[in-house]
Amino acid sequence: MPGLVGQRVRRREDRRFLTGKGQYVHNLPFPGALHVAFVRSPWAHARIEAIDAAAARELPGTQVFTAADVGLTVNPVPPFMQVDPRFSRPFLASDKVRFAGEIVAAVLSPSPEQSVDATELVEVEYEPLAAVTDVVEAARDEVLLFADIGTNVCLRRPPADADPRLLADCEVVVRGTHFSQRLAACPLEPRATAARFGDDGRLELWLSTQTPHQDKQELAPLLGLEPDQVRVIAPDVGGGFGGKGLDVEDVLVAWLARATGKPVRWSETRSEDLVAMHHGRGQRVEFELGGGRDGRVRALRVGILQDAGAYPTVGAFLPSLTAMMASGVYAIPRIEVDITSIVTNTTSTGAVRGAGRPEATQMLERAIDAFARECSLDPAEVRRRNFIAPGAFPYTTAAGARYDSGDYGRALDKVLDSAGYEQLRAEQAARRRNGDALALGIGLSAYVEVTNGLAEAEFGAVEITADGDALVKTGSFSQGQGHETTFAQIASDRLGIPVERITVVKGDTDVVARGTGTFGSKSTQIGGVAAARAAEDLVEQAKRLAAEELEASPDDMVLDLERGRFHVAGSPTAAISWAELAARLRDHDRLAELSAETDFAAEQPTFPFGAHLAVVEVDTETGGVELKRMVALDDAGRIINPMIAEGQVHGGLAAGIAQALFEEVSYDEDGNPQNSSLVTYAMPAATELPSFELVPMETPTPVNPLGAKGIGESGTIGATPAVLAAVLDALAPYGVRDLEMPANGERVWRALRDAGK
Ligand code: MCN
Repeated sequence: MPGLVGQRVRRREDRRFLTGKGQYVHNLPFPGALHVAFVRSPWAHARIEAIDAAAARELPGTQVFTAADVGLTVNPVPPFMQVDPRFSRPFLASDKVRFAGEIVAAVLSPSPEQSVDATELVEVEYEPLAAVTDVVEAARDEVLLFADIGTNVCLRRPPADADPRLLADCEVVVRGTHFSQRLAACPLEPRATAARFGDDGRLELWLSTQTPHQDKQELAPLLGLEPDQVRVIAPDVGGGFGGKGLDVEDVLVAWLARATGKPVRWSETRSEDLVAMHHGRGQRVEFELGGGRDGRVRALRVGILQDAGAYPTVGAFLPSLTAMMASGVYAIPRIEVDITSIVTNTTSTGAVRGAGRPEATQMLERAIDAFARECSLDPAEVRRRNFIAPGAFPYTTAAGARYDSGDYGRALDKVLDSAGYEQLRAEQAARRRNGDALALGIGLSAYVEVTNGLAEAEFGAVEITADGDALVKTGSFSQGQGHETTFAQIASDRLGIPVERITVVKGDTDVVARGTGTFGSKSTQIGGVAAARAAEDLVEQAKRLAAEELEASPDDMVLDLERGRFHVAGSPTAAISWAELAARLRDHDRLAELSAETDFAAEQPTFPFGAHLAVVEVDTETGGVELKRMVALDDAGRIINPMIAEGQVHGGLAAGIAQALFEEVSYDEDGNPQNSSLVTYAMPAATELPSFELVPMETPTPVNPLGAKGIGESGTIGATPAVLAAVLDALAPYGVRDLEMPANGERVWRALRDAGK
């Protein structure tokens, strides 16, 4: 209905989710299926001397497959041309394991319990090797993961024209190292896969994924199949946060289904998820930022060491996004970025909410704060002096990104006003004077990020059903973001059909012709636009068909969006509704004419931006940090549904705050994972977080007709640096300048102790 875009329409999918009617892979009935459990390496680095599966095979109905038994000859190569294919991960380890959690054998039996029991009967003899888990150490190439390659460096991208005098004219130069620690995506629904081959040799694969169409394209050649011999179905997905997409386990499940001639399924446990699903971040960044005493930045030099984990995948490439966003919201004349990605004896890294962009903002905002301190300027003032001016868009940064639209100063000022910045600083000064043991810290961040970073295209189609309802088919995917509501709103606006009568169809490669799925917060700006375009095309088509029925000229037809009826302009009495038109066309076997499809190709990415302010209280006796306030402005252009967008920001903030204060995936020196349960991986719940204060602002993008940018990851990107800055601000009077994240508890206590408190 007209005007529905921009409204707080309740999430239509939630009734299903809240009443337990969601359809997840794990809950699908799959009669006669065999259950897979994987034997995973307990060692981070070891040679496999022998595998004895005889005892396991004696259990009734149990089969065990090792590398020698599995005929998957084509390993998935790292997805980027620059990476040597010898770094590929084998489906099953044969001679060597390179991280704790690597698959050594697959056990199949008629029940999941028996499969797990059987894994314990598989005897694997390992000869442990020295392990390396730290990127700096791995860069020394003393312990090699791939002896034949001779180096742990899997990707090098030095600056094209390195200038040793980059910072030569700077009066003030600040230097530092920022470590964006490893995180787990931690979706509430761990991964799950179910595969079944039909008599015609066609594979049906149910996946908990964010990218069903891509998965089909990637999987088919690995199994020696044509893409049209594979159907991927992603039913409801309980969160992905960047972590879900075709992986080694899924390919094995499909291969095992073919080898055994039985349906095969696998559901991951939480512990398995925490060690086997790719992790995010793991980036060590050295920065040098310089400028004048007047607080104007002139040059930035960045050196990135990316931990790719044992087998490089997307994570090895994510520093490119960090490099792309190195200028942030600031007009920095000269920027140099040097990228090195390195393999270590740890789980591979990949995309986790933000994927490469949080690292840029964290590094830059930390550098800007240090620079402000050296220039004796307020952090807000230094930011104002360096923002790209609102009249400068489109703006190409020295890092090579072309920003579409923005007003960074306005965003920051709104946040400062809303938070009461002056009063907060006054309260802080009073506490400091009084020697209060609860130190108040105020942290700022100003950020810009990139969504639809690869400027991809997306498919959309709209069909009218026989009773006049609409189906919106999209190549985008929703693992929780609410597309069933927002895409219906977009279509409703153009069709004049109420949202309750619009069904959004996604995730089945047999039903939706093409698609790219969801990552990089790109769905609305390409999938949403494709749905809008398809709806508009359909309306034009429907006008011609309605004109035939009303014996009028198609050029005179209009669609009354309030009532969902076509009539001749100026003569609303003789009208035909969608339902009547559909019924008549169905009677003549012409219903298919009430459908339209399109692909929308974006010319470039979009660049959402915002500003965050965090207030923390640090207990200087214990090191405990409590986040008291989080004020956030996240501008994603034109908003389709403010309630859903705010929900996205809430989730995003929680994830960003979690990196600053709570979460970290860590390994001990031997490469043993330290966080393989939610007891040790400190994902926060609502009780650890304050009520968020959101400040609205919408600066439309000219890049697409909806004016929309992405919102799914923004909160995460802005929150981490603001919260870390707040903790450092609280500790500033004690001389603490640097803290690694998560900056809480023992780490803060030690920093205070080391500073002599
Ligand atoms: N939206 C809007 N107005 C805009 C932009 C978006 O109303 N201007 C709405 C959208 O229509 C959609 C939601 O906000 O309902 C997010 O849209 P968008 O920013 O286009 O991003 P995607 O749908 O492509 O979501 C992906 C993004 C990513 S990359 C991760 S990771 C992520 C996230 O979103 N994972 C999530 N949000 C998540 N939310 C949930 N619940 N679960 C996840 O796994």
